[in-house]
Amino acid sequence: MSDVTGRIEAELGKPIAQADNKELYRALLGFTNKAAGEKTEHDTKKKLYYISAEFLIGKLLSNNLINLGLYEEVKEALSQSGKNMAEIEEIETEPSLGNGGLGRLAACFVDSIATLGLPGDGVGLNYHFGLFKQSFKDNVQVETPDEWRSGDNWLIDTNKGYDVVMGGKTYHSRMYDLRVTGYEGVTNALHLFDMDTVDESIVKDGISFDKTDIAKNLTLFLYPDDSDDDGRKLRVYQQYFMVSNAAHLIIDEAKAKGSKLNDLYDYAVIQINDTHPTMVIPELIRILRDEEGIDFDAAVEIVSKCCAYTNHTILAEALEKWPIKYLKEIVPQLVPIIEILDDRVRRKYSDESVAIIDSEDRVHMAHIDIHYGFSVNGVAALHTDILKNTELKNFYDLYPEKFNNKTNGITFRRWLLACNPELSDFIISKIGKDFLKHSDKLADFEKYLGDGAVLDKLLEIKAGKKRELCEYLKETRGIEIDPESIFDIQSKRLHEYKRQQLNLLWCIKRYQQIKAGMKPQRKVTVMFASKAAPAYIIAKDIIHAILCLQEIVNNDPDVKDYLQILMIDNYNVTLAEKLIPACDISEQISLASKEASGTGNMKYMLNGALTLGTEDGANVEIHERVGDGNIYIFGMRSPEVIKKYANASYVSRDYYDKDEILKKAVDFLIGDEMVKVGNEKQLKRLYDELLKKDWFMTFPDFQAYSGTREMAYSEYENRKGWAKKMGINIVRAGFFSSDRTIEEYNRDIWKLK
Ligand code: 26Q
Repeated sequence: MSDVTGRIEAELGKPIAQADNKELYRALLGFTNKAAGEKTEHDTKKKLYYISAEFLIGKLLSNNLINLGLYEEVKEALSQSGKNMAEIEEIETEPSLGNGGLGRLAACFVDSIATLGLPGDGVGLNYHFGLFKQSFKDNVQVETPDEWRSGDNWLIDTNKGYDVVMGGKTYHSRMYDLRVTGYEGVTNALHLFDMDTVDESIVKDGISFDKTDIAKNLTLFLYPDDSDDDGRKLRVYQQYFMVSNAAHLIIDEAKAKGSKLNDLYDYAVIQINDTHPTMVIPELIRILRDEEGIDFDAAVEIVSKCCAYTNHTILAEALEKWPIKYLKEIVPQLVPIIEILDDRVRRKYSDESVAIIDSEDRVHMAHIDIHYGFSVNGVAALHTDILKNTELKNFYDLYPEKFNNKTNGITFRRWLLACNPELSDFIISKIGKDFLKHSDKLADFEKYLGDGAVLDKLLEIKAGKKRELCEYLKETRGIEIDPESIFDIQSKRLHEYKRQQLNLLWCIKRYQQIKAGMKPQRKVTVMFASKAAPAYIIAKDIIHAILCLQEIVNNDPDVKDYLQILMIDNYNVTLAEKLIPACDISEQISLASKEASGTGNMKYMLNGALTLGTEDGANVEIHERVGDGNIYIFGMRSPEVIKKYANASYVSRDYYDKDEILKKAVDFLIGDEMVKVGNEKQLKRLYDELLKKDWFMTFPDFQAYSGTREMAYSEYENRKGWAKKMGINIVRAGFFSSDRTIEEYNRDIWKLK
């Protein structure tokens, strides 16, 4: 009996052959957590704390086993007793503790930090329900709670906790840990704070609940709907609870290692993931002053040397500004501190735009981070340039030395090795497995791209992943798709700036052309996968329109051989792992300047999809690396867009009036066919939004988008040529490993070892 079999059976208390899959899952969980625990390291002086309101980690079983180097052995041990690893993996519920890019980035980062053997833990919240589950009924999104913790799960109760005072009441926290396994690296921790009094039974009717009962609701949901006052206040409660716990943990750990706290920055560096954890700055200042007897000026200086801030967006509505009256109600202990911080800024700089508290008594969270942190970074080169030159120009003028770029990345373990073993095995067979830890080595594969057999193999692997996706969609959703068709996929949160509506207009246009007898050479399956925020009305209207079009197109015998439209429900990490390896064309079509980086673009590229995209976010850097012939770039560039906003010169109707094809597609939204299967009010609202506003400028890019998309489809027919393009995308994806990103964070900001 192998050692692994013995250890699993010790967890089970019986032979593997006699256990059912649920018992095996529980046993593997225990076994894996213990194996991970053997790789924890404690003894470095300085440590990173990555504080984030979101960690979109995805399923952990296979990921942890791969990282620990145990996956193959475990699979073998199971199969010897007639058990199937894939079936056991299905039992795990995904922890969806994030919305999208920012949360998934945090998950990739903790993986890379542990892989590089760096001392760094994540700190966040233990949401009882992750991002809502999405289903569709009557062509409308329905939200239900995501009960990820109901079965066995990976959380380890540490029995540690702190008192946190909010709204004049004292609450006690409890810290749960998830082990973060590095690939051939160390095991770090993700500390998730919770409160024992949280009560899941208060959730009524979908995802609604009493937003005022903090003891019962604090960590109930990720990202409570903040379209009303109570929702916004709950978010402030969550944020303060998260950072107050983090601050106490950081101070405890520093003291345990001998810090006198006037040297805290030698023991702790804090990365603030967007503005959500910003209150850690005044909270640490408060603790150092009130609980540790350090004077205010010194406390400010110490804390400023610990904290670094990452900006993930330039969309105005996402830049947090909390009314000071919320803070007075919830965290009155921080208000005098924030007022002093504001006062100091005002004494130094007369420019009102850099103040912390504005004339409407709102606290600009990002401004606290920039004045009182030592580093400000954007997440892709273009994004950082826009921060420096436009969005945060007034700050860049004050502190040029603080600004730096860290182009995002993704972990190759989850996004290649685990989700596409066929492709990774093939690459490994040629160049070995070094590239999984040293991503620049992926370039060694490029010399094989002249070999016809290698190109055929890339096509064969892609075809296999497409067939796998077909089976998966058939099994889980009863959907049938044609594996010979082109898989054109847009998977990401639904947001107007990401422009799913542009893709939709193209789908309508193609439908109309097919109906008019213009039959394309090959069928295209257009897949959308996106959740819309529950209170985001237009986003839901866009989903509605896609679902209506899906119903029309998929039931029309004239078009079924040429076009299929699918809005796949409940996009999450697990679904992404199936969609991405199967994709031919990756839609990255945000309005230039609006997508800070994007990380899905990198995952698709690594798996051999070609990008159809605008010159935005990290697409710019993908374009630079693969060259014009291996990517499909279209549309306005960011300076033009920024100019259009600045002089308010854009009128969508002008484009509509001038372009007969566009006009016909837009009119279709409110035509008889759509109204018959949909809701006229919703469809009309979307139509009006486009015609009267179109804030994210879909119309000016429509022609270029259509032309470029169709060019990509025609180039797809040269299969060998396409395989070469796929290969170039794969081998040049090395730069987009999150290991590279984390090495840069460590080199320039954290300086851990
Ligand atoms: C703000 C105010 C009040 C309530 C909530 C929020 C809020 C919540 C979530 C603001 C932003 C987010 C999430 C942002 C996000 O996911 N941004 C994405 O970050 C990725 C990682 O850097 C980038 O690749 C994407 O381009 C960016 O959109």
